[in-house]
Amino acid sequence: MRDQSLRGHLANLEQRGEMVRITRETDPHANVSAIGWKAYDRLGKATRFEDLKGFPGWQVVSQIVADRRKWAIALGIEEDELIPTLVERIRTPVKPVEVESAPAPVKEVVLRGADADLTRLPALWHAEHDPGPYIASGMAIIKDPDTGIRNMSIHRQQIMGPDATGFLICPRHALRIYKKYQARNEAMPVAMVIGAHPALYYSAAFTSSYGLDELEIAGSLLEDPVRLVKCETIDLEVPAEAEIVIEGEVLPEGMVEEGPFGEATGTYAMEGATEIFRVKAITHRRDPVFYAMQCGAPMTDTQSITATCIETVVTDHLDNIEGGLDLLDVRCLGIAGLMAVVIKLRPRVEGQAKTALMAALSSPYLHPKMAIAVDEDVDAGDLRQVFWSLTTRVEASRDVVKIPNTRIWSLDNVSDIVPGMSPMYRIGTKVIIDATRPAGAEAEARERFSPAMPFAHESVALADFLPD
Ligand SMILES: Cc1cc2nc3c(=O)[nH]c(=O)nc-3n(C[C@H](O)[C@H](O)[C@H](O)COP(=O)(O)O)c2cc1C
Ligand SMILES: [Mn+2]
Repeated sequence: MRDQSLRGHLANLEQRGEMVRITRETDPHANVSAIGWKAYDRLGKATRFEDLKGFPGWQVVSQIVADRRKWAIALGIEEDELIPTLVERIRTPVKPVEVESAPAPVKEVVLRGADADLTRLPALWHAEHDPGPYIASGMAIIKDPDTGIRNMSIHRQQIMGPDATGFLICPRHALRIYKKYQARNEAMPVAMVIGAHPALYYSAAFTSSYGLDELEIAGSLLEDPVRLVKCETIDLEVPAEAEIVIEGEVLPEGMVEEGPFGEATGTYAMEGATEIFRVKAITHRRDPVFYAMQCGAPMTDTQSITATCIETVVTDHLDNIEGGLDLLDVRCLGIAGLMAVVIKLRPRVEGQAKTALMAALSSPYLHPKMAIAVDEDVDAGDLRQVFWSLTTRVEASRDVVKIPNTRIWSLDNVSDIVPGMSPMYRIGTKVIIDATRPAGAEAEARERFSPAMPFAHESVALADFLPD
């Protein structure tokens, strides 16, 4: 039986030197977001806040999967095995199992009525122009009312009072299911899970085919069925080892003014109206850890979770292009707000890099609008080398192709909203840039397109020449 908790991952991060503890008093409504963001930006570390003004007994953690090192720790593998391991594991979904409710950690405290008060959670005031505190780490478990099949996705929630939040639903599975409840004029039961093993967050952000319970993807990553317990007030099941569960429902009608909110693009999602979520009960562990999903300006967990999903799915997708490419690496750039991907490959024939780039822009994910191909001698994870390729190996009239009037990710503010539609529907231009060496360049590549490395650089070890 594998550990499926958030706290197991936190202990591993700490043991590997990937986390700092903040023992001085901090304030979720004033400085926790800034401290967490800076601790990762300057030190590359996750943060655990132990003394929270106004929230005795609670802890907050952030930036727990912000890079591949931390994902590898979560899965207990080496960093360079991350994407191949994910690609392999998602191919074998593992169904969750139901366990006894009584001893489940997530049921240690059960709050109903006025005690189920959202303002008692240490939710953060995230970005400068946000209107107030948000719960940004809630994974919504819902069920298709026709089939009973579960669905899990992440939804930001602006706290609107003790028992209500906004609830943004982008046009994907969750919206399709919500519309079914709406058509029956019924509220949609929702269990919001806050704080669980990173495998669950990965699966909640994962775009699967309709009808696949994302908890099976979490099980595949863990190589262990996710253990579930029944909710107290709604007909749904939730991970037994979660930190917090908010049980409630999204109303069939009524909207609330929400936003702006610092989003995964690194800019703001503009203010608008969202559906309304009403609380019925809150259950949590006795000494709860609130996972604050750092969002907004990169680099944050928000970008890293989706980027890791995109890297997996695009790698898997490219495996089927032209019967299989010599694909060496795929990077979705969280630092570019998820809107660019870099593909490293060994083109076997002229034109292959461009085919791969088109495929990378028409995968299950809409986010990337720019795709760049680099050669096998370039480290796709090192933007200095990628940019060097963008000039030395790109002749724009031949290597840059624009594809206008295509569907664009809903949060890309620079692209137009489809006339007459909500901002969830955007249209714009995608770009492919083939920064691999020009075809036929093999014979002359040594001088014309190779990095001019120092003479004898491969045999010279710097350490031999430095003072002891
Ligand atoms: C941190 C984070 C926050 C997200 N917030 C939202 C959100 O507020 N609304 C939304 O519809 N999708 C949001 N998403 C994206 C969905 O979780 C994701 O697209 C998921 O695959 C949708 O699942 P579905 O196709 O089953 O609906 C968020 C993703 C992440 C990683
Ligand atoms: Mn789904």
